[in-house]
Amino acid sequence: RNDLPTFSLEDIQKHNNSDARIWVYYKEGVYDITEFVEGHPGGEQILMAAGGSVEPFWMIYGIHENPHVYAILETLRIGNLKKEDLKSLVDDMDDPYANEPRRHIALKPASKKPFNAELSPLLLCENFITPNELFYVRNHLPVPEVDPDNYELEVEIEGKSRILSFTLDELKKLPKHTITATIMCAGNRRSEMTKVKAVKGLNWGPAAIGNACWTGVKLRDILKLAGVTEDEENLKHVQFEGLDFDATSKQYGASIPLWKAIDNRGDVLLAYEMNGVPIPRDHGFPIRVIVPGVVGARNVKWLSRIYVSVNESPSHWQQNDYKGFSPSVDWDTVDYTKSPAIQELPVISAICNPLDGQKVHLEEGYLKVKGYAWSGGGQRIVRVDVTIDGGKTWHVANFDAQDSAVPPKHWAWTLWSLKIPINEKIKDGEELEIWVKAIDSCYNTQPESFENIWNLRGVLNNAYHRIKVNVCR
Ligand code: MTE
Ligand code: MO
Repeated sequence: RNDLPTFSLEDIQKHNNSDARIWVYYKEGVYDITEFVEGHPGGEQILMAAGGSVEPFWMIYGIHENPHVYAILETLRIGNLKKEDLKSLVDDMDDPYANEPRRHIALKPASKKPFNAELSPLLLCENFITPNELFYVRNHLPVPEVDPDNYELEVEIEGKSRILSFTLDELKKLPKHTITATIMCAGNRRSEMTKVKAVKGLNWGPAAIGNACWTGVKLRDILKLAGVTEDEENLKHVQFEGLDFDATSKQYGASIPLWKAIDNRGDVLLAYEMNGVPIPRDHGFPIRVIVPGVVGARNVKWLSRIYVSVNESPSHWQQNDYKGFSPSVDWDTVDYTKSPAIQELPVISAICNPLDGQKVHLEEGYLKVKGYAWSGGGQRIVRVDVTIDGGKTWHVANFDAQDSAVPPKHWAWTLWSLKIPINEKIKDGEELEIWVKAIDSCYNTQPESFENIWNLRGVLNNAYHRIKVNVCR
């Protein structure tokens, strides 16, 4: 085959009718199928592939399953596709990640395919509202391209035959609600837990979290239109399916308890806006579920279907992931049926400025520390405590930004800061260890260390945040 001539895609495209002869390519081979087409009634369909790849046509007609087709094709081979062209084709067409949105360079990837990235904590804590372009991205699969004009949301209730469906315009005509809510990945701060012992998961720092204004329709309104009432007793869960598929054509999916979806205080939204603009592709365009107070994984993006059911979502991410386990459970002993799926998240906080390992300059003898604190389940942060002497003395931080919403509907994080007086005995270059913990409106607080909350998947990483800095005099 190496003795055959090489053709570029451009060469092949010129041969798209019987006068110029009909050429197609299949993988790296170039074929002249003029005679084949003329001798085969019905062969004219393949003319649509003339000058291009024959492969998608074989997919459509299913003839690729017939090994004779390859044998016949090989007898018609006239050359090979230019190497550079072949490579560009593989990159563009076979790569499910070829059509990803553009991302801001400030988002530092923890993985590229699928795309997962977080911002520097220094920037994260600067604004109560996280700008869309800088909001962490957590994708399990390629980002689907959804045409808003053809978008349809299906709503089905187990045991009822009627399926409701909504276009994007129909959803936008329903009563509109806006909430400010923090979304956090269950793996946020995983890199600290990893230091105790390796875990399986992306190595997130403390910025797999963000706070945004979400606008959309209340899921409760949709459920009511579908005939689900607040005193429903048999159905227990609301399942969501996304439009992102894995290699076996399974969609991303998750579910939440029905009470959270139907309760007016649940505030679950089918959001179409993020901070006043249509939700960006990375964050679920055109519709994503916002389940405030609940782990990021249930906030299904690119929503295509809602199924109200007796059961939880059968998806991998509901059944065999995003669950907590005892520190003594390992990959040989883990039984995913034994732990409930994570829903409401526990209280967490983090120091965003300074960074761990940084050299810090004092301001008139004070060290400035800033960060965020948040709790799941609609609880408010009531206090943030900081220590620089291993817990002998605690300083109470000031709240720089906090929503006025009342628990159990307090969905947004709290930004805090503090100026800690630094004793003159602390010399230039000396190391200081700063710890932070937050307390929520249930008076729940964070565990002291990662040792006793370690789990094999590295989720729920909410121990005291401890960082070391060096003082510059
Ligand atoms: N929804 C779909 N359809 N596909 C996904 O991969 N990831 C989930 C959730 N919803 C995901 C999804 C996880 S684990 C998190 S933490 C959040 O989306 C992340 O949302 P963000 O990328 O908008 O920050
Ligand atoms: Mo996540």
